[in-house]
Amino acid sequence: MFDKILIANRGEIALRVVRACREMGIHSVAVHSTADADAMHVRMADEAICIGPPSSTNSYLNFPAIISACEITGAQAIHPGYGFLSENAAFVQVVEDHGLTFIGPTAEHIRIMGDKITAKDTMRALGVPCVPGSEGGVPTLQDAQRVGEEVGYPVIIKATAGGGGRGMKVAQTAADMEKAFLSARQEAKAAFGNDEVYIEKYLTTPRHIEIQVFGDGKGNAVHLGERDCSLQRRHQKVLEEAPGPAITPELRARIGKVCADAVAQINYIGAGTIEFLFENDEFYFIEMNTRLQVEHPVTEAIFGVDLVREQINVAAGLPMSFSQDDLTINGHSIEVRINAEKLPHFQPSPGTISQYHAPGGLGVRIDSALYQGYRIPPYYDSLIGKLIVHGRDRPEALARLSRALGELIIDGVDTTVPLFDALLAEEDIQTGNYNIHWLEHWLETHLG
Ligand code: MV4
Repeated sequence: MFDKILIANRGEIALRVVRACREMGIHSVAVHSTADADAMHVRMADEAICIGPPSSTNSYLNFPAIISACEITGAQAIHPGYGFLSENAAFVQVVEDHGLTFIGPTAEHIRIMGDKITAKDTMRALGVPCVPGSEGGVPTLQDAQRVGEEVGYPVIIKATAGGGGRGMKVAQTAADMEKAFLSARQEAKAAFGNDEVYIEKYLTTPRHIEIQVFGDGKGNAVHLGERDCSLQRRHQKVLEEAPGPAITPELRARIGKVCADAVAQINYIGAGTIEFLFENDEFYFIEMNTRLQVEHPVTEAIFGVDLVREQINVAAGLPMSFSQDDLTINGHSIEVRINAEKLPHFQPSPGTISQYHAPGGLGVRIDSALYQGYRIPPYYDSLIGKLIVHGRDRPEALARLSRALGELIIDGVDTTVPLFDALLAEEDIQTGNYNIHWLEHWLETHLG
């Protein structure tokens, strides 16, 4: 096992990793920009080291500064958290070239899943059901029109270098194809320096269901069920829950086994998430994320496992602490993301936290790096905390969420908290009756 782990991240996820390290008897090293000198992850880690100026490019994304910080502190491994360097194959290569361990998948697996066409080809070959569409890339408008006729309109054109919703265009009919295809290619070129696109049948009202997988890198892998992450605004998740309200035990067992078998076959190591669109009781693979996700706590809550501890274990060459048969679902969990943003338009709202009180009690977890007097810098993502509740069933989790939101005090900046009080009053939220378009539609009709 490692003696010391460096955490190449900030905010609540850096703190999350510090906590796992502390419980495992592993020393933790925080890195921080000059703007984060007073951050909670810096205070809570055993050691801290400044790696650059406020801009992420020059600090949290600065390879030489992070590698040097390992050498100076004697850290043997790097946990990347999510975002920043967590899915950067070139960084993983540099980490390994310096004799350090990256706590996450191999550079090769990150590369495969980072290219959305390669990811889909790989998953299809491993037996994972995919959205019908083009075989690989679509180089010309003529090819695009042929695929459109074959799969039938509407279709969606996606950038292979994209993901997470960037660089997508829908063609409702054949008449839309030329404009949609050319603009998708142009946007992909501008955003990613790669204009390769692929085409899929456009699913009109799916849910976003993602399966948590975990591998030991030696051909063993498990699944930890699904999360329903359909409630999104501009491709940013707002509320996530597990289990998914629309997923039966039979559906879960079937897609879970497909996913666990797929990642076992490629000797996948660590945590991964296989994203699906779910419509008419069918799963359609769209992307795989090769990192720990923001919403991992809802899975931890219902399975009673510590996913960061497991990531560290397998990175050190140790086995996972559970097998598939050990993993049973207990109750229901819901997470809401608390962003320092001003409603109704979600503009960033950095500033000083004048008052902070975290809710508590049975089934309530707060993952946040906030404290009273903290100054939220304007340079980074606006996520300032996650409220995660756990109940014996979905109604209990909803009641607990409502109760915990009532106890929460965050003053000094605007936050997304009022949104959740309003959402909890909605019958569709109470019954779990929503899809990927529900929230955008609700925001239009309720907040304007
Ligand atoms: C789709 C789709 C409909 N049909 N693919 C958006 C993010 C990226 N991960 C995939 N996305 C979509 N892909 C097909 N074939 C609709 C979306 C989509 C979406 C997906 C998940 C959650 C929210 C979404 C909001 C708009 C569009």
